[in-house]
This record gives sequence, C-alpha cells and structure tokens, in this order.
Amino acid sequence: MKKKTSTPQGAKEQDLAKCTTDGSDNVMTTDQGVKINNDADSLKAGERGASLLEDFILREKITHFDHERIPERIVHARGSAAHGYFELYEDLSNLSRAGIFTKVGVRTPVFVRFSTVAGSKGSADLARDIRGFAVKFYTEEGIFDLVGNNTPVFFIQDAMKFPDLIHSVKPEPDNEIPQAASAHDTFYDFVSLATETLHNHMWAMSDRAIPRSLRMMEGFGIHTFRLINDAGKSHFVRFHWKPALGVHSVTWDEALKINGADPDFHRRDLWDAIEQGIFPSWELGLQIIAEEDEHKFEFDLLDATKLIPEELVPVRLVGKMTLDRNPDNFFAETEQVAFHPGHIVPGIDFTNDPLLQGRLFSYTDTQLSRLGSPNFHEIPINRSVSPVHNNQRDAQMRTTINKGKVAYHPNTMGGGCPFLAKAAEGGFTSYEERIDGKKIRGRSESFSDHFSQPALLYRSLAKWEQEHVISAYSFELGKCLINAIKSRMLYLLDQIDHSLASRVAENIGLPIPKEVEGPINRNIGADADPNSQQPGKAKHYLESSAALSQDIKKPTPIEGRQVAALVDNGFDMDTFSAIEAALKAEGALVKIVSPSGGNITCNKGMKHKVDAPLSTTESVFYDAVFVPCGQSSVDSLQENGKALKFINEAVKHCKAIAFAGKALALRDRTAAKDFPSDKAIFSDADPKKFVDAIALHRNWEREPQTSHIAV
Ligand code: HDD
Repeated sequence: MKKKTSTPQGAKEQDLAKCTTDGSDNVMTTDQGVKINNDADSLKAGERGASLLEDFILREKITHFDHERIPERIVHARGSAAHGYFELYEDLSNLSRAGIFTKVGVRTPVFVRFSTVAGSKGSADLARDIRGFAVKFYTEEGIFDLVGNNTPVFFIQDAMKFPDLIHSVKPEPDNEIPQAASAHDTFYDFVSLATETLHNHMWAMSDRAIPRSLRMMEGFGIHTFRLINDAGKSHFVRFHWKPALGVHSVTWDEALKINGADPDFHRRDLWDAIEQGIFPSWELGLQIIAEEDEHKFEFDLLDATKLIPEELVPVRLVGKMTLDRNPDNFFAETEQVAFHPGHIVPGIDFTNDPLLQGRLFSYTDTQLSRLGSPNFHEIPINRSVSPVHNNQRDAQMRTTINKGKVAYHPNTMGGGCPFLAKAAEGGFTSYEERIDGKKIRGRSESFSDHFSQPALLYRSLAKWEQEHVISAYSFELGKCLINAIKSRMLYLLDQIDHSLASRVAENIGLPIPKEVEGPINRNIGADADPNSQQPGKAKHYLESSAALSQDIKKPTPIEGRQVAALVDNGFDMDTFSAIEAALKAEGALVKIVSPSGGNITCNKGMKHKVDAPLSTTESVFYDAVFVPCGQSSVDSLQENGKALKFINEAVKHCKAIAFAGKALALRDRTAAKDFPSDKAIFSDADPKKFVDAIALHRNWEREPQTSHIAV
C-alpha cells in the first residue's frame, strides 16, 4: 500500500526536532566532541600489554553503557507509543474553556503510549491483562494527560489499595513466578477478599484483555472529571476513546501461541501500520452529567469501579485522534515519557474520586525514582509546547539556563516576572467546590454495591463472549493451587451469575460453596461492620448494555488486516489476483506464505516474492487465509503438515478462509471440510464474500463445533 503523507509538522514535532540528531555524514566523536580515530581497540602498554587507565575514550564508552538502563515502570512497564494529533469537531465552550474543547480546526499534537500492566518491560504482548491507554496532549495552554485504560472501570475504589492490588498480581515475591500473568494464588487471594475488584476483574476475564491489536481497543479515562466553562460552571464528564477499526480480540489459544511465536505482536502491528500509512484513529467521546444530576444514579459517580451505561448517559463524539508517526527513538520517547493524571489545563478539573486523588500524588513521585529528577519535564518528549517560566530551579540534569538573580516571587528586581495570569487571561483556578464534612478514614456507603455491574457486564455479553469468560475464569482458577481461594472465588461468581459459577466449578472440579468462612469482603477497616457489605446490595437497574459487548452486528474497516495467501509454485494467478485486488482495495495487507522462502513462480510464469516461509510464520499472525487454485501448488501444500496445521488453526480460531478451484482438495484434508455451510469458509473464493467475512472479524458461531480440532 502506498504510504500516506503524514501531517504537516506540528508544534511538538518542531520542538522535538531541536533535540533530534543522527550520525549520518558526521564524524564519530566522544561526548566531549573530540574526533575519534579508533573505536575498536583500547589503549595498551604494548601490543599485548595491559590496558591503560588513561584511556578516556574507553572509560567514557563503558561508563555510559554501564548506566544505560533506568528502572522500568513499577506498573505498565511494557508499552509502545506513537505520535499523532487531535482535532475537535465542534466548539464546546459551553462546557469547557480548554483549548482542545474550543479550538475547532487546530491540530493538537499528542503522544500516546499503550501498555500492559503487570508484566516486565520484556514480557509478551498478548498477556491476559488490562491495557494502558495514556494520551499526552501538547495543548497551547500546557500539557493535558488523559491516563486511562482499555476498560471503563478500575479494580479498586481507593488509591490506598493500589500497592496491595499490584503486589498481589505481580510475580510472587519468593520465586518471581509467574511473569505477566494474573493466574496465581496471590492475585486471587486478594481479589476474592476485596469484592470491589470483581467488576474490573470480569473485564479482565473478557476478551478485552486479549486485544487483536492496540488499534482495535477502546480507551477510557475511567474517573469522573469536571469540565469547567468560562463562566466557571462545572459539568461532570467521563472520557471515552472509540476506535475507527472497531473493538476486536483474539482467542486465548491464539494469545498463547502468539506470545511464543512473536512476543512483540502488538508492538509490531502498531509500528508496521503507521509505517505503511495505515494511521489508526479514535473518536473522543464525552459522557456529560449536569452538576445537579450527581446523585441521580444507582451508583456513585466518584466510584471508579462503576461505569455509566451508555443507555443512561449517551457518549457524545466530539473529536478525533489520529496516530501518524512512529517515535524516532524508543528510549528517548516511549520509555522516558511521563504521564500524570494531575497534568490538566484550565477548563478541566478533578473530582473527589478517592482513586483519582491518590493518583495525583503517585505519578510525580514515581518519576522521581524512574527518571531521577524533578526536571523530568525538561526531557524533550515531556516538554510543553507552551512556554514554561517559574521559580523552580536546579536539581539533577537541569538543562534550562535561567538568567538573572531572581528566583522568587514577589520581586521587584526581576520586574515582578514571571508574573501571574488572571483567570480571564488563562490562569488556572481550581473549581470552587463546596466541601463540608468530618475528617474520616472510611468509605462512602454509596460505594458498597460490588455485584450489580459485573452482573450487568456478564448479561450484556453475547453467548460466545460468555463462553470465553467462563474459559478464562476456569484457566485462571485452574492455575491457582489453594482450594480455599478457588472456592471463595466460586462463591463470589455465584453471587454474580449462577450459570457462570456452575460452569467454572465444573471445569475446575470444585463445588460452589454454600457459604464462606469470615466476612465476604475483608477489604474494610478493623472497626467497620462486615455485614454492611455485599452481596445483598446488588441492583438490577438495566437488563443489558450493548456497548459492553464486542459482538459486532455491522462490518468494521479491514485496513491493515493481515491476510495470508497460502501458495506454492504453480499457483493460479487469476484466482490469486481477484482476491488480492479486493483485499487491497479495502486496505488489507496480503502476505504470500509458502513452504519455502525466496521467490515462487505462478502458473503464468511470473516470479513472486515470498513474504513469509511457513517455517518462520504462524497461522495466528493472520486475520484470514485464502488458497488460490493451481494443481501443483495445491499438491505441494497437501503434503505439508505445517500448511495443514495453518488452515486447521484458522478454522479453530473462527477466521475467514477461502479456497479456489483445485484448492478444495486441500480443504478436504483439513478441518475446513467439517463446515460446508459455514458463513466464513468459502469454496468459491468469491472476493466480496471473503472481504465481508473479514470485516465481521470472526465467525464465532463456528466456535462450539471446533473443540475436536487438535492443533
Ligand atoms: Fe496508574 C502508570 C493507568 C490507577 C500509579 N497508570 C500508569 C499508566 C497507565 C495508568 C496507563 C502508564 C502510563 C505510561 O504509559 O507511562 N492507573 C491507570 C488507571 C488507573 C490507575 C486508568 C485507575 C483508574 N495508578 C493508579 C493508582 C496508582 C497508580 C491508584 C497509585 C496510587 N500508575 C501509577 C504509577 C505509574 C502508573 C506507579 C507507573 C509508571 C508511571 O506511573 O509513570 O505512578
């Protein structure tokens, strides 16, 4: 596909360009600018003699190398990022005075980092996990960070529990096992004792936790924030990102295989798409709640474990974000970027959500140990494009050279500068929320319903999605070793949905207990009333919410989808070209997969470059497969075990598969023959039907009949 042109250089790109360098056409120097004559040998006393301490070139090189690593993020260590821009559809100044909500036609630069939560920096991309979705807006009024996830809720209600949550899910501390996996005792010990986790936990057991692509995930700001307009009026808001490509996932079997065969699968997918000009985009959605409606819901807006169903408050799409440029340097940009939910601009403000309030402390604090200095805002990727002037000074690695004698305010010696901005001139003022209350360490009664929303989520899922959730719980609990923990989880699942609990109980071979020892929820203070807790509080305020399901009814764009053409020498060019043209017209990428590498020849005698020999590729890397006609090609593939497995896996993973002409013989040697009337397995290789099936992502109706396929 032809590379699309990227956006004209934005303000942030110009800013980064000041620090961007490459060595082309330049002589090699030391860090002090001295030209280097020999970069291969250290300075020695004689040809075979000892190295000399005086060798400043060797010492500088090795010293720098020794200090190359910085601590990985305490959570969200593994991530990938891209540059792009955000554009507003319509002026929202009635809601907010922030430039990104008022300036139509302005392209605000963004840098977006996606991440997994639990795994280390080098862990595999397809871990079952929540995904981070952090957006840095370089606005004309300063940095605004929307540091969200790909699920609409969080595990806990109060930041006080964050270290406990993370300690429970990270590898167990005695043996550092398991890596990037929640399927272990400490996590379920915690989850089963803190029922507030159950809602986001069910999201983590759903297919959302194994996305097909970072380009195919929703994003959520999760907390309720405030939008403040010029008149100082506040509206509550929840932020959503809706992907243009729809929300899609892989199966658990694929995830396991991808992790082994290409641990960088998501990172590569994002990088390759952008390199090829297939720019992912998301629409920004707002759920707006009037100040006076704060208490009209059956849950508390300040509770980050609750979503606001779109049926109750629709999502208004107000703008679009497009990612169109890969970073130049992973460390300088993706690794050093520092997000912070406390980076807000005039027109946006916080609420009293106790999870958000705690986050406001944590993020600067963590950068101090990760990036090493309060000057992390000077690192190019973190630098605001609006001017920065204040009386903060010094500290490690300071790069700004502040002139003059004055580093205090008020002053006369500096002419009173830097001076303060009136609110009307863009000075930040906090929303004057009235607060009246006792100082208490406790939790609001309005946070105590932990069961209604996981039940709503489960009810909202399609049958096939529910099956995936059942399998996920069965896998995760099956991996736990302590029966008491598994039983407690079964007891809790039973409060959410009896059929779910029964199926999981059957799969893991334990009964659902009638009761559990001790209070159900132990995530409370020592003097709190254990009986004030769950599950009696569950409410049924909505039967189901369509937005929670990934069961798409309408086709989604197939831009950037990977489709394998399984061929060998002698394949039929006509049937190949017909499908290839139809796929390319929709922006899908066709890869020639063949038993051997190099080139193969079609029946018209033309040579074609093999994109991936079967020895280096896997069925799980592709969204669909087609096998063109051609006797010798099909004869060869029929004798190739990897080719047969390739198709069998595509059948098992419910993908679109097309066979043309003679390729039917190949179909009959694989599990595809068992599905003669399948909606997404085609024997006539009709290009349009094939494309339409890919646009529906998978034919999940096939799945219940695939358990016999051994791959
Ligand atoms: Fe957090 C990183 C998202 C609660 C403490 N968090 C981090 C990142 C994302 C989130 C996407 C990675 C940013 C990046 O790519 O660099 N975190 C969330 C969401 C939360 C949440 C959506 C709840 C709604 N986090 C949360 C709490 C605390 C933290 C309650 C602590 C009290 N989070 C951190 C951190 C991290 C972080 C330790 C690690 C690296 C970093 O901040 O820069 O401070």
